Amino acid sequence: MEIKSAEFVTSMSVYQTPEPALPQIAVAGKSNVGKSSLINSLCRRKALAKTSATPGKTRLINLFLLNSAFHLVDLPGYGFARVDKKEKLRWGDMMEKYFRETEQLKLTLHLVDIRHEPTQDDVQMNAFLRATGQPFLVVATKADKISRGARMKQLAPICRALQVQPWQVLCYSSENGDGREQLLEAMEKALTDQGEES
Ligand SMILES: Nc1nc2c(ncn2[C@@H]2O[C@H](COP(=O)(O)OP(=O)(O)O)[C@@H](O)[C@H]2O)c(=O)[nH]1
Ligand SMILES: [Mg+2]
Repeated sequence: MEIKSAEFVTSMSVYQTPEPALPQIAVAGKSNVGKSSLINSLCRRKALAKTSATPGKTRLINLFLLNSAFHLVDLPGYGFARVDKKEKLRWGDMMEKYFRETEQLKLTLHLVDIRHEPTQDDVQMNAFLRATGQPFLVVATKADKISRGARMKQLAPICRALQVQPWQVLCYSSENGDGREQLLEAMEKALTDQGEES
């Protein structure tokens, strides 16, 4: 698959199924893991999705239209240390509503930082995805920060925590485009797969 066009559609604080209800691919992960950067590098655009060096406070679902055919969804990050209980609950409600109501969801990319052992929040997010029965793909971000030779070693704790095999984890770098082709392939497959089979 090639990305021929990409445009920002809307930001939502309360999820509402967009019209038209196109197939969706969601991007989930903790704040600062590289969700917005992945969207930008995937679309080969510098500032389609807002990136930041300081984790944001705004909890919004950002929707992008790709190839006039499907929506890419930048979900609000979790694990931001300075949020209170109320904010956490609001985030949880938002995610539950999103995953419950999005029948068009074909794949969720669960991003984790390749350099770190998954946090308790990462493990919870992954368990939540499994519980919803939604297909997901673990993407190890910032792959440029470690050498290729060290990848397998880095992936071990990630695989253990998220209960996946190393070959099920896609290593990605928004800096140098590593993993971009494989990710586009996985996305295309998810978008074209017909429901139950597979
Ligand atoms: N070296 C490197 N830095 C990255 C990569 N992806 C994101 N970053 C940096 O990590 C920070 C957070 O990225 P961002 O995309 O805003 O994360 P988000 O909060 O998950 O949307 C920014 O400073 C990015 O430049 C990557 O693949 N490689
Ligand atoms: Mg972001």
